[in-house]
Amino acid sequence: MAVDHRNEKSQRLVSSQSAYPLMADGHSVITHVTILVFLRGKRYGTLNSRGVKFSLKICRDPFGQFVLVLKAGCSTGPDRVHRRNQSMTPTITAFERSPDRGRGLARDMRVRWALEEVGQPYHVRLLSFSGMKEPAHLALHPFGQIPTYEEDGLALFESGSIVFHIAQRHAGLLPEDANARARATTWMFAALNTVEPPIVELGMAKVLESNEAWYEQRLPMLKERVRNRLRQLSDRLGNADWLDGEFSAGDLLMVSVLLRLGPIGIVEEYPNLSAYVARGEARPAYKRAFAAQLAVFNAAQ
Ligand code: GTB
Repeated sequence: MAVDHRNEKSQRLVSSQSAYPLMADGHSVITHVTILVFLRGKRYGTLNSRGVKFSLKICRDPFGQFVLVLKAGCSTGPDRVHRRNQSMTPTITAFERSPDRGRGLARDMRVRWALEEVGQPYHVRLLSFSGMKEPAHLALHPFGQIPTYEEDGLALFESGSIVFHIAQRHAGLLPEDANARARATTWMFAALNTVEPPIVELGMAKVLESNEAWYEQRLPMLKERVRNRLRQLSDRLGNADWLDGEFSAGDLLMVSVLLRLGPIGIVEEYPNLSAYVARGEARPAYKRAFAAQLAVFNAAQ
């Protein structure tokens, strides 16, 4: 995406932007601006936004012409240019003191990871268990849980929906090709609707039923249901790095779901899934998200 700096309107905007303070990451915060986006002299779209974060750079395109490069992930058509850049810094909610002791198993982790992948800064509002049941939070989340997501006039709950929203708003988590995008979205649903339920059931049985008489009898059945899904997933993944081409929001959610088995140790029975999870954990965005949630837990000690 390039903005033709020879266009007079664009030029005027560029010089006015220099009056705005640069943030630590080199982005500039602009409260309200209209930019006409040109690609090789052809009008390409209009970016008309409030509170957009982006940076601009003058360079030469492959044809030797000077162009102004907009670094904000808006790389396709006018619609997407418009949609992807309207948000203020979002606020998510997370445990004030996570029961997993900062191991990244609570569901704010997948939202943090998605935000890190797309380079979107965010605020975190920390909540106690009782705070989650207060009317103010129940207005955001009908089930009194974390995570939630708020930005300029929009409030969301459900980690899957939040990750999907982030993936739609920003480049990097869903392919541009419509069919590939639909397949990646399918993997998001598969992670949450098909793979996560037996994993959660196994985990909940450990937490809630381990003192019950039936627990030892039930455990093999619960583990077999998890193994069944992992076997199928392992067969489909084969030797691939990711589930369908490039890393996507489908992988982000699938890795997040598999990580919940960490303490139980079943993933290791499937070496390709183990390597898949390790690839996810090795991503810089994952590491930043993990460090951020661990810092919250440590600060609460
Ligand atoms: N379907 C919802 C989503 O995906 O957003 C589920 C949200 C959810 O379960 N939130 C949990 C919560 O708020 C935290 S993540 N629980 C409080 C309550 O219901 O009152 C689940 C979780 C909690 C703890 C661990 N752990 O300790 O390992 C792992 C996962």
